[in-house]
Amino acid sequence: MAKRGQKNQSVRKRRESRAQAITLPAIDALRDLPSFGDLRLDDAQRSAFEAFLAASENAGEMHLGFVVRLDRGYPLVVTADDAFRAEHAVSFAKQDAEKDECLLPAVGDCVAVRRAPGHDMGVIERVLPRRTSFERWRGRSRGEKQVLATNVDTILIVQALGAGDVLLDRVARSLVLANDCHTTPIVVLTKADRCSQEELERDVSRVRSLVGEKVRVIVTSSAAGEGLDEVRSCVPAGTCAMILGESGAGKSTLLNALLGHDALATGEVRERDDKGRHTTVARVMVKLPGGGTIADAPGLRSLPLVGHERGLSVTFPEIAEAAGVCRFNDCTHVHEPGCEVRALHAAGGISDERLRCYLALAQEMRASAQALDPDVVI
Ligand SMILES: Nc1nc2c(ncn2[C@@H]2O[C@H](COP(=O)(O)OP(=O)(O)OP(=O)(O)O)[C@@H](O)[C@H]2O)c(=O)[nH]1
Ligand SMILES: [Mg+2]
Ligand SMILES: [Zn+2]
Repeated sequence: MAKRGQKNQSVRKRRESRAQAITLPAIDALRDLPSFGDLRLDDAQRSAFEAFLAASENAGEMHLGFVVRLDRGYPLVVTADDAFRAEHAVSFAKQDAEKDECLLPAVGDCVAVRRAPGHDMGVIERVLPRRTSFERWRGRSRGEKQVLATNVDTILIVQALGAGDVLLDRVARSLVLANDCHTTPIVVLTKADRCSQEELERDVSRVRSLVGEKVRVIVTSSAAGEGLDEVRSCVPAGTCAMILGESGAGKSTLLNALLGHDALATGEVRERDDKGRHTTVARVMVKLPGGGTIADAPGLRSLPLVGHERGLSVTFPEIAEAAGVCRFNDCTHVHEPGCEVRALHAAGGISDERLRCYLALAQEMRASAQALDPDVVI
């Protein structure tokens, strides 16, 4: 036992010196960090922590905390009276292998964290139950999911205006992912100052025909200070949102505008294709003055859909309902007779935008399910 303790200690020391070798931002210099009380602790998390404490040998050194930043993989944890960097317990690798699931801490996680005397860094011993978990499949590599943020209530789906047509497919797949993990999607169109009134009306009306009436669409310009109050109203105190969008979409600029100062680094987009340069590299939570918390994140190029059927039917309920009464239960709604989805579309019950996106995403999900499991009969 003593030997294991010694080994863990030396592993911890090594990790601490590695963390110091990488230049991480000094905690004192970080503004806008949410405090422990800004984040919502639910009953399941509280009782899981109590159960963990009851079984722990070092209960006196354990604290409840939230992961509010991940810089190059190093979590920054806030507890009721402290903020510090932390490492994962050595037991994490073992736990994961046994349970066959990845429970490494993500931004937003509520954790049991140990503060051993004489150590600068804390050690995350346990990730407590996640109320929500926003995940995506990593491109290509099969069967591997990346947890982008946890315990978030709202996903702000950011799309830039003024660079050709708004990518409806991108909005639709973001909606599916947000709905699949029980978070509320809100579409935030950025850079409105780059379009003419006519372009703006056209883009907004296409987005609205895609998302339907239940999803809020907010038009913003961080440059002109437009739409900011509306975004703020979607993230009231005590709630937590994550901002999702491609690099260069204006995510960090929007957060800076909401905060009222430049807390986050922003970068130019390439003139040729309006793409960003992956300026944001850390996952960072910021607390809005008088409001809730938002997690900024690096831009994501791809959002592959695999097994998000529930998200698809929550996003397109009228289509899912019609699909349930198509003559063939494997109907692709493209050419089959007795297709209720096409009938509903012809009768004006589904917009062109919604049908087009639904068909493309459903097709992608059929293909990815088959690629993952060739025995699935589609
Ligand atoms: N005209 C205009 N430009 C904007 C606006 N918001 C952001 N930009 C510009 O868009 C570029 C990219 O902005 P960022 O905020 O760094 O984009 P990001 O989404 O955080 O990008 P990553 O961190 O790379 O994922 C910057 O040059 C911003 O100045 C806006 O409202 N209007
Ligand atoms: Mg950014
Ligand atoms: Zn059909």
